[in-house]
Amino acid sequence: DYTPRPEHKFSFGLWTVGWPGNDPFGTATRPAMDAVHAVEKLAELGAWGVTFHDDDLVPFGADERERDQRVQAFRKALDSTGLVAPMVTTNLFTHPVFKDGAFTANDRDVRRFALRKVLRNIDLAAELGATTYVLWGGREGAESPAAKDVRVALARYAEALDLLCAYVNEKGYAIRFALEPKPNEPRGDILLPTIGHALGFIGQLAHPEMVGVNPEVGHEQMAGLSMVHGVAQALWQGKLFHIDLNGQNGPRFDQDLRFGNGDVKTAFFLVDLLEHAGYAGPRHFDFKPARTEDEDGVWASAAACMRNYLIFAERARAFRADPEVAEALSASRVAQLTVPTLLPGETLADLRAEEFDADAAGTRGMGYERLDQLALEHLFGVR
Ligand code: 3MF
Ligand code: MG
Ligand code: MG
Repeated sequence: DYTPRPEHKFSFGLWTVGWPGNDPFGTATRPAMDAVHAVEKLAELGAWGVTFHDDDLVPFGADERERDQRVQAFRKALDSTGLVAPMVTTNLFTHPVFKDGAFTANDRDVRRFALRKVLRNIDLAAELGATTYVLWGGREGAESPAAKDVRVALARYAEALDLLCAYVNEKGYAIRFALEPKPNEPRGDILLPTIGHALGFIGQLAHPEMVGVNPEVGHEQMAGLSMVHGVAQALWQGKLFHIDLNGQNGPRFDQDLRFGNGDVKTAFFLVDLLEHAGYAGPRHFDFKPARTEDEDGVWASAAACMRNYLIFAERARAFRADPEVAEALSASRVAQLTVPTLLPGETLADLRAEEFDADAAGTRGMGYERLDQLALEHLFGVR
């Protein structure tokens, strides 16, 4: 049974199903989607949550009356459908004012405006009960190394995070921040390009415990990296606060394919990792329903994201439960890695005194080809 239900914690951005299909080479192929309609349809499909940028809900520059009306209508839709708003974020990339960045714009007045925009939306996020605030710095970057002093830009980036953490603490909000890495697009080079860069940056902040990451499948693959390894490291460091699931085919522009399209093997092992590791956060889809689709196609692709996740989870369970896989894992000594290299009580002198036949050990096969083939056969559905 691959029917999505609220306990699966599937969530979607308003900007995903609501994307009208405009791209750098073409205009919209679908009409704008009303936020209330999106909430109702997502609930109908079995989603648990909906996320949004400030400007997805209230157009940039709208007056107070319009803002209140739109927020109220959205809140009513959440109440009547039971959908939650677990994550909220800010659009710091669309308006021309952000063309050189937000927190790291060279122009100081732009940086101050960006902070005001985020602070205001954090208040709304807290009111709606969101516990994660994502920051994707899409315009924080440069096309020329002459244009941006990156060391100073990182200091301003950290300053912004420190101010935001202090604000959340002062207000007593139950909100943590999640940085979303991306290597490029729309900037030639974006700051905090990978999960690893973001994790390193977090260590330099005043409140590192309040800041984690929101990795996106396609973004890591654009950098030619393994999303599975990156997410595993974020989990190991207790920093996987949120995740953007979608599909990508190798390093190229950000494809935002529906989850399951693109690199299927990565999707399978990513779900295996999340389920196996007991990740308890949202399963958030950040994808773009292809611009070839009409509204029926939009909902077909949203439903497929969730269905594919559940199929991968079932295939991963079958893989782990297969006695032949257990035997292959043991032949590959996968569990031996959990044994500390130096046991308690042992000393480096013990280790140095040990006899070891490197030539004999060098002939031992690891059995990974058999193991990987078993995984593929479970993924293919033939086992
Ligand atoms: C761009 C993205 C963004 C972020 C979003 C959340 C528009 O490639 O992935 O989506 O996920 O801004 O903060
Ligand atoms: Mg993206
Ligand atoms: Mg994203």
